[in-house]
Amino acid sequence: GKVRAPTHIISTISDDRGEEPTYAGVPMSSIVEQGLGVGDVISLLWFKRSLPRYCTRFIEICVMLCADHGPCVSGAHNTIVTARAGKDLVSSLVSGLLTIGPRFGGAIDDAARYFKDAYDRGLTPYEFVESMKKKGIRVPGIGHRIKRGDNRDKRVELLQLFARTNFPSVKYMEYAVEVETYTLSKANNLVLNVDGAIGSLFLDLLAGSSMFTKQEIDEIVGIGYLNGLFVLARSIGLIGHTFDQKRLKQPLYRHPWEDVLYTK
Ligand code: Q5B
Repeated sequence: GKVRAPTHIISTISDDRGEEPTYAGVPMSSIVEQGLGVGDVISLLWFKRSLPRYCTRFIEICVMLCADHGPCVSGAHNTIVTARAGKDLVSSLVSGLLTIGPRFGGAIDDAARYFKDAYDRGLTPYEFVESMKKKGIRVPGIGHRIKRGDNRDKRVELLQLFARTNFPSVKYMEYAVEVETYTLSKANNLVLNVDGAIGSLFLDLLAGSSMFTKQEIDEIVGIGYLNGLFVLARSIGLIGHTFDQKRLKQPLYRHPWEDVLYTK
């Protein structure tokens, strides 16, 4: 009989061998003919399935709302400095992307993990927040440098409004809001931030859409897919900042001495 040579790579999300490429088995022509969008492509390539329209729209809203947040945030700052050092697009982009992590933009997966664990275990917001404090861990998805209880993040409000209108259930988001109510009683900067809103709402999307088994949800949260949304989205803005600096022919950046505390 035929003997199959052992393969070095296993791939399950796309195939370019036929007449046209497929994403999770769906041909390109069908994606275009059906008028599908980036949210559908993300569903196929990340989750290996077609998701309902409200889910793909939610994914697209996350990407649009996280595309940029001005030149002063860590990622944009790094990209601007790198572009001004004369580096190319990819170098400028990745220098910005490399700042995404537990403090900046990359708290979505941990927010989903901790909110899910606390909600599923039936912890009250008080028990959850205080147990995190005892362990010396900041609550991921809570806190912001410029947003406050009296100056909420519009992006969070827009995501919440969309989910309340379109999702079958928003139980994880409501829990995150209860956590925020408690943290705001401690300090005015401890708002539910964009990472926390996306983390908790994605839990609701996974649990409420009937498109994922419990085991699949645990795997998605365990592996950590959700920071990918911020990385993908913010790449749009970081590329924009690179072009902006090049267009403006900005010179090499040097930080002013006056803004450094030189001390022994
Ligand atoms: N405290 C975000 O801190 C920030 C606490 C907390 C308990 C918390 C901080 C934090 C968790 C990670 C997170 C995503 C570093 C943020 C984003 C995208 C962005 C960015 C943009 C965009 C801000 C003051 C006091 C201290 C702290 C306590 C602070 N956070 N306690 N749980 N989570 N959050 N990141 O202002 O007693 O004085 O020692 O790590 O979710 O990245 O626009 O900028 O789109 O680009 O530096 O929106 O919250 O505050 O460090 O001076 O802390 O609050 O322990 O207490 P800050 P600190 P104490 S969204």
